[in-house]
Amino acid sequence: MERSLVLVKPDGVQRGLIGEVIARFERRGLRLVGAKFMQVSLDLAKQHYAEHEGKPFYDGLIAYITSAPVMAMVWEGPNAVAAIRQTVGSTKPVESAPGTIRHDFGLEVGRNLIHASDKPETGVREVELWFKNDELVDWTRDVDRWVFEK
Ligand code: D4T
Repeated sequence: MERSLVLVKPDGVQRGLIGEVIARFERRGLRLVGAKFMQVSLDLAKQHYAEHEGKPFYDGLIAYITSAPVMAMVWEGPNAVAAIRQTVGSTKPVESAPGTIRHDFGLEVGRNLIHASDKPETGVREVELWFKNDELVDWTRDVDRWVFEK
């Protein structure tokens, strides 16, 4: 089953949007397999955003993600990465489709509320970076057969 890391970033937490984000993924039919409310260390922030090192927005990005607590989660399902990114919307909120989280709650790329893994391989790497194995729960729901085809 495909998995994605999802972070409700500091602005989403400060604005009381954790429940809203969780509700949207639950409604979509995705299955939660891990969650922790945490302060991101500088070390973790640098590892998570390593691909952006050297870019003009890098320092701001590190300051933003470490500025206050985040809600880190792992969600799974068939095509979970694509489904989650669709629900999240484009990186820039003003380019996000109406109905997406970033459209409905955001205006600026540097306050885009949420992170989601961009590819299935990234999902695997990011889940490993953010969660220990014993923080993830393998489980099934009674409703799974009404949401998942196989
Ligand atoms: P994240 O990783 O936060 O889910 O965002 P995306 O996957 O949608 O977008 P990304 O990796 O291209 O960018 C990571 C992060 O950098 C911020 N950013 C990005 C920024 O502040 N200015 C910019 O010009 C860009 C491209 C926003 C998200």
